Amino acid sequence: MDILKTIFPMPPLASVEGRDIDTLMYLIHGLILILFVGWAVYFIVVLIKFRKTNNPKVQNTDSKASKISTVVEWAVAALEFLLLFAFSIPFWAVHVASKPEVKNVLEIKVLAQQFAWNVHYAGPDGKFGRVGAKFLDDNPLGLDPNDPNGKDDIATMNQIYVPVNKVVMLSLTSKDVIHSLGIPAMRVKQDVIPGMATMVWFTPTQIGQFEIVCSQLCGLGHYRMRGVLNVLSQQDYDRWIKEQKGSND
Ligand SMILES: [Cu+2]
Repeated sequence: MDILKTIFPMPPLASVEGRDIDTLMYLIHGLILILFVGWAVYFIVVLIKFRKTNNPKVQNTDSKASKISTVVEWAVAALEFLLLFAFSIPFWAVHVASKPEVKNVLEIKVLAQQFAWNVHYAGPDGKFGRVGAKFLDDNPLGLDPNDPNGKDDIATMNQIYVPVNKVVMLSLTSKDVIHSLGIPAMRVKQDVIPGMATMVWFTPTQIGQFEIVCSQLCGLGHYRMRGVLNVLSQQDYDRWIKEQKGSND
């Protein structure tokens, strides 16, 4: 697998969960590569072996039956089962189907629109203010001005700030059409659907800035629907939260 990693490098990885995704990617594509080369070789051998000059007359009775093809078929099927049951399904169970059981999860809401990401933080009180579609004219998140929980909420656009080494859970929804939040360095890609909240989570392992892209063609401005994931140290993140206090007033 290391050879594959050298020949076909992945984009830089900066999340805990991404390692398993990369392993799965290399295993699946490794098998596909073997099948591709195998079929190509078989095709060329057959072209030469059964060429017209050697076999002027068509006949279908030939060939000493060989067991090789049967063995190969079963071997490929066994490998595919192995990939599915030993890697894919366990991966799904751990990273996708079950929410992380850590207590200290940082939840951030993301409201997508043509063509930007509105990011909503609970603020110092840790409680998200109520939102409603009728308030969208007043503020981009649709925050209810009468809800005290929303007073200290923080809003950013196209910039997500998170601390390093902490599980970040993004709750995603959309104002208009279907978008898709892609953060390649976190190995995250999740459809964002109007009228429902989808969840995605990751644990950043590196401080730095990482690209966020919309991965679902969502209109004319789709190409510029980009953002930045800013991974900060815990202190820098706490400071940032404090600095933003009251940014909605
Ligand atoms: Cu989009």
